[in-house]
Amino acid sequence: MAVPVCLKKLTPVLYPDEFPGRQTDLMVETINWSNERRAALPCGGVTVWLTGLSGAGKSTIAKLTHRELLSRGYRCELLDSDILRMSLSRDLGFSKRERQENIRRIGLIAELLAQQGAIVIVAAITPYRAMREELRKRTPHFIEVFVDAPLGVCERRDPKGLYRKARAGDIRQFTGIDDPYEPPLDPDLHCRTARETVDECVAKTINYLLLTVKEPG
Ligand code: ADX
Repeated sequence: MAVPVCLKKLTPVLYPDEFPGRQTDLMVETINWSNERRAALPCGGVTVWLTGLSGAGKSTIAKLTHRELLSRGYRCELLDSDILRMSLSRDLGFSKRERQENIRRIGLIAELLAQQGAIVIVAAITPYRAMREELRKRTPHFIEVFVDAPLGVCERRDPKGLYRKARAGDIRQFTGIDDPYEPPLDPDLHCRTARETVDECVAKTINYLLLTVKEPG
């Protein structure tokens, strides 16, 4: 069904801390649903799951999307696996079993938050297709976003210096180097961060989300 849209300029959004002083000019679509259609939409209860290689841009897109949704009054939570691995999953490493356990824990929290009507944004490599299919089955309103950049690009970016360490053999089981990443075959959204800007990826994610939820208030 074609959705009538009009473009609306938003107030500039600040980048997360690692980009001090930078601002975005997001263009976000406002959707002219009928009142009946809008009333039928949930306020939240949506999980947006960003999957992709380390360095592909998941955390950056997740942070900006989270910040933008909060500023628009949505109840929104950010679950970034990099951060959760310092608390919730600090006992876990990167074997297949441990990654599965990490994703199971994050998935459970996302499910609980979404049940309370929150929009949940998750950033985690989630390298195995079966893991993501399991999440899709369990989670109502699950949106899979493939944050896609070629391995060579992620390696050149290497924001944490981990690819270099993995190539030198100082880190084992590093995704994309000596551990698998199974790219989504049919993601709900595909952000190609080597070709699209961060703003484009964030706007795309928000636009897609706004098709699924009604405005707050
Ligand atoms: S997942 O496979 O369980 O989904 P997760 O997203 O939590 O991975 O963690 C990935 C982050 O941990 C990377 O962004 C990177 O900073 C760090 N990391 C450390 N060791 C590894 C490794 N062996 N493989 C992938 N990421 C690693």
